[in-house]
Amino acid sequence: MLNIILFGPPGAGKGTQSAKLIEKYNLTHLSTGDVFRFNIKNETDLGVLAKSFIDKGELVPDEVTNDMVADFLDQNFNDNGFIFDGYPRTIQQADALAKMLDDKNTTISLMVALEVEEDELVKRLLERGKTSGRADDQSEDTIRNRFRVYQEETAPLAMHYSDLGKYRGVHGMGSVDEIFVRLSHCLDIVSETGE
Ligand code: B4P
Repeated sequence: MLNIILFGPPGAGKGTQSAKLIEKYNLTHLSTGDVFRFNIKNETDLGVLAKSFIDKGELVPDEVTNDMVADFLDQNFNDNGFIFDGYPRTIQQADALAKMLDDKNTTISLMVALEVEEDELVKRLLERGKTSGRADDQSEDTIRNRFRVYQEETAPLAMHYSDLGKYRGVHGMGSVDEIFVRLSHCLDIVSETGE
């Protein structure tokens, strides 16, 4: 099984690259952001709760997010593997994911991190905000808050997976196709050697 965490700050291109990677490697895509947005659109209880955090650029609480992921894995488990896009985002989520996968006799293969300069991220998110209708992409203040939350709560995960020998950084600037080639190289190595 190939279980990949696609990591990086808001706007790094996780969703964009996940769409291409799942096709090439026949993996299942789990974007916690997409699942929250689906629930927001359908005005479920989970959606109403998630919206109150997402619109401010805050993280949805760990317990809510972990329960949602556990349900998803139960319903979509398969032998090929997963791209985890935007999850885990805290150490607590990483520990919960490790346990969920361990219970299914599998583990994370690799975290690949898209490295992009902050000015480029702001530019991409404000551009997306013009058409996405996403409240969290509309103002530079909210976007900057997302970066602050990322630095405080999410960035430490890089060290967590690095300590496990499961971390690769990838230059995330350039065209979508150029970045896809770099990511594919990392996935090819881990799928061929298990390293
Ligand atoms: P997410 O949905 O995960 O989204 P994201 O970080 O905004 O973006 P991503 O990195 O996927 O960028 P994309 O490809 O779209 O999170 C949204 C919110 O949900 C979070 O802030 C949080 O509140 C909540 N949430 C989600 N998961 C959570 C969790 N685990 N725990 C708690 N809360 C959680 O790319 C961005 C833009 O750049 C696009 O417009 C794209 O077209 C463009 N782009 C991509 N690649 C490009 C390139 N190479 N060059 C130029 N533009 C590019």
